Amino acid sequence: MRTTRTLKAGIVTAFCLVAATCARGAEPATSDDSLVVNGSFEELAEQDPARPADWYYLQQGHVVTDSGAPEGRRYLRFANDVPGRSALAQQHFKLNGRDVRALDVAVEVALRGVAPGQSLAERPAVRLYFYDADDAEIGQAMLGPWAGTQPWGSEATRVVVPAKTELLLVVIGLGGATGVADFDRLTIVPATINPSALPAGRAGGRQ
Ligand SMILES: [Ca+2]
Repeated sequence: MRTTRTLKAGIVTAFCLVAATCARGAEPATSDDSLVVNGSFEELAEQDPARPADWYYLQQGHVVTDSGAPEGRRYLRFANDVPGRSALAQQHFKLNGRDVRALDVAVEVALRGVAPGQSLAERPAVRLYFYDADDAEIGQAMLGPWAGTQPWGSEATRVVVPAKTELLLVVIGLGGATGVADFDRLTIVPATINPSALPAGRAGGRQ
């Protein structure tokens, strides 16, 4: 998948360069339990106040300051009018699939005039990509996708973590769609479940 290869390259170039950020992964900004850093987009990048801190490869996105934000006073907005064009931000962190068998993913999202891009798959979502110790992608999961127009609302799902996972890449954005999508209060929390309840051999997915 073209997009995946691009994201993978992003990991290879960024993973070691942002070791300090990786270390901060244990100290999330918005939730005591969430693995995501700055998932409420309240912290801004020092070099550019339109960019959220701790998010990378930002394309067609900017932080909006608005008292109507679901949490705090800021959120992340993606706007795109070219079908198929990347509009995203990503973050990655270490995740041991032997210790964490499932994740609870939640986000607040609002949409305005969102239409699929070059295919129905090109729609806004929270996409998760799981990688093993060899940096090989071993699974994907998604919260969404969405389309149309809707006010702020809560979305949530539980996804299974492949056992060999060592790294999780999180990508949010329009996914190639056109329109405007706003994200806030993104949390990814290790789920407390009975491992025997997991579907056998499942690599992750929507539920
Ligand atoms: Ca916020």
